[in-house]
Amino acid sequence: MAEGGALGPFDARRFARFAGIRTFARLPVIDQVERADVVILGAPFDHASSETGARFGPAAIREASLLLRSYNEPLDVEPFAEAQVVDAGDCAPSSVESGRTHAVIEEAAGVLHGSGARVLALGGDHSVALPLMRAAAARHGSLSLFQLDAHTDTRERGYAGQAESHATIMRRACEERLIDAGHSLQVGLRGPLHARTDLEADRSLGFRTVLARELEAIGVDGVLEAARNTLRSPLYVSVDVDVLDPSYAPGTGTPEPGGLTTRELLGILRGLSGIGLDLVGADVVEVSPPYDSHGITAIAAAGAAFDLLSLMVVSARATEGERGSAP
Ligand SMILES: [Mn+2]
Repeated sequence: MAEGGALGPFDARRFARFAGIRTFARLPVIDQVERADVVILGAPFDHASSETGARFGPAAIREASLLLRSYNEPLDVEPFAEAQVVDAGDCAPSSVESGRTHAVIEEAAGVLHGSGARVLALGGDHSVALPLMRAAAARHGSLSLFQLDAHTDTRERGYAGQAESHATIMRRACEERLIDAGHSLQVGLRGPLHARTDLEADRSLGFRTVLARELEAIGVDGVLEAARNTLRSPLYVSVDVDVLDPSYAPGTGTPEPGGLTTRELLGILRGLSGIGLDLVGADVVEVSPPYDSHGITAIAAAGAAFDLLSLMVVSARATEGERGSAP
């Protein structure tokens, strides 16, 4: 935690919420503080997707985040007062080439993890999760993954034969042992598949799954029970906004009908606080503003990001507690 109190966002009661530079939730930028507990990092890249537009996601989520307030009531935490949370801006997308951009993202996230911060990234297509998990695993070791997504993202190759497409990254993460699939959970899967064997191939990697139609029967509590039985620390949470039904998140490249409500998604994320895991990294990806209507998707993404950073602050508090009075 920051000593002498955290540098927080502008107070909306003194400085109107629509004014100022667009950092996430009007937080300070990273250069304004000596150290940070939680860092927001933009990853505006979408060339590993079959659709473009997610490159504009970080800016849209930041714009929607201006409406956030400081107290997270369901989690009973004031994240911006209890910890130093900052916005580090965007990783520079080097080109249209995935490999170089992924290297830039991995390096940026690696520096932040190396400083002891927890990293919450805003995408970008889902491929950005791969370099983000590489950086998190380099610091923390093999990760337990909680993936909220309409799609498994465990295909062998992307549409153009890409190894690191937004549809293949979770298979790559298994191959590179960034994640421990046996302690990983995918929730919200649905939609037509390329082949009858696709889900079986996904589960054969070790993932536990809760399909969207199964969620209908077991509800948020059932998902949290599966999370409690499957996930471990250190935890990485990846939220592909297409986990939401298109009525709640139309602004995404590969929408699938029959998805979660925003209330279900937030209920699941907040419920993680009761499990007590160490959340070291997270992302909210696939927000594509050109397909969005009235910013609905960006608002949902900003809300999910606020709950994720609040969970990170709760994790930071618990870790500090374990360390006791050690310097
Ligand atoms: Mn995905």
